Amino acid sequence: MRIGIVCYPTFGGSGVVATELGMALAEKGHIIHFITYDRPVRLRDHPNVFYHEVRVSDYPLFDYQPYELVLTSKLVDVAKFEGLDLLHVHYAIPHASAAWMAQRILAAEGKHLPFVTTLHGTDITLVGRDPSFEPVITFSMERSNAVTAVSESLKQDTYTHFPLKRQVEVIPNFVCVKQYPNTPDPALRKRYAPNDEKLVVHVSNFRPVKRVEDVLAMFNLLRERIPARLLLIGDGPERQRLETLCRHSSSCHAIQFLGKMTRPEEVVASCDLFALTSESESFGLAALEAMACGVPVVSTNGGGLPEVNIHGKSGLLSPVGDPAAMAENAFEILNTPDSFARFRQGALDQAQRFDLSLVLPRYERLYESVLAAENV
Ligand code: GMT
Repeated sequence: MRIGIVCYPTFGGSGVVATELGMALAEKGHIIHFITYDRPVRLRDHPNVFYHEVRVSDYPLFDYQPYELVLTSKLVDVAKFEGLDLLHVHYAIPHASAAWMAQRILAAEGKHLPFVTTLHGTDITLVGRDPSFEPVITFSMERSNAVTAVSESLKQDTYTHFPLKRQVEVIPNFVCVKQYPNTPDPALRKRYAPNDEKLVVHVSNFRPVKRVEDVLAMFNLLRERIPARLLLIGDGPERQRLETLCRHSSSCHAIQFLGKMTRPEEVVASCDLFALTSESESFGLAALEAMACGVPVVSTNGGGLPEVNIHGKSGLLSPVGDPAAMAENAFEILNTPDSFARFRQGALDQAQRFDLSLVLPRYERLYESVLAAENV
């Protein structure tokens, strides 16, 4: 198949999933065209992968650049000249409506381009619910040739927040387990935990929904019971405030902000525990990546997290906004070598359930069914 993929090319999980999916499809012989405003951070060179940049010109009349229109034109152009069979757009806003517009433009020329929309999270649970977006999102979901959601929880949220009549299929996020390191690197451990302290790690884009302040509160409580250090990977709007907060805390010397990393798993695999304190996560890809590294997870139970982090197996769950409960859970996992070994194995086993080899065929089947429906 010749497939066009649209996504946010940044460090966010939806861009990571879209890129890894495209790379895996290319590896299976499909021809993949990424159509994005910047080169996706995880994109690697491959003979079956092509990248088309969406360039929005800076015309002085526009206070707001019409990105969606430029994207639409690019989709039409690539679809026509590369002979795309299908488009797969990740994150509904504004990708699904741009795909619909491109489909209509092509239809006027007698060409058909079906599109699949994958819902990732805040396109439904936060931004999309805003009345200024809702009618467009509902419409473009209804008009998509197929809609997928990355968890059961997100599927239910979609029906709760939108007057949607169509079917939404759950295809979960995935990891290619064999590509993740799953043993600690002694040199890295020495660097970040020089006195063999327990290493706790958090990876996110530091937006308010992640409640990173709760990671700090949880860590301070944990450190009252065992020697530990905290690594914070990623960057975003909350980072500066949190860094300032840390500088005034007694744990300051035990906390390190590492910023954005292209391969965070290299550090995560040397840690003992992954902490995710989000208000809600449709899925929590960062937690799954930690599990693939053999790192147990303490997380909240918001959104789809209980589908990914199985309580008592891959880690432990606690209510949103309860760092004391999370610290208790962290202690339970880290307190004895037996408990840690059990959770570590549980994390590895759980990651296997979301292995690429199981999820990729589901997308391929979906594409085939969409194309077959078009040819009836
Ligand atoms: O919706 C967002 O916040 C952005 C999005 C992203 O691009 O990182 O994250 C969402 O999609 C990820 C990939 O499917 C999920 O793993 C995240 O849980 C989800 N974020 C939220 O639901 C907050």
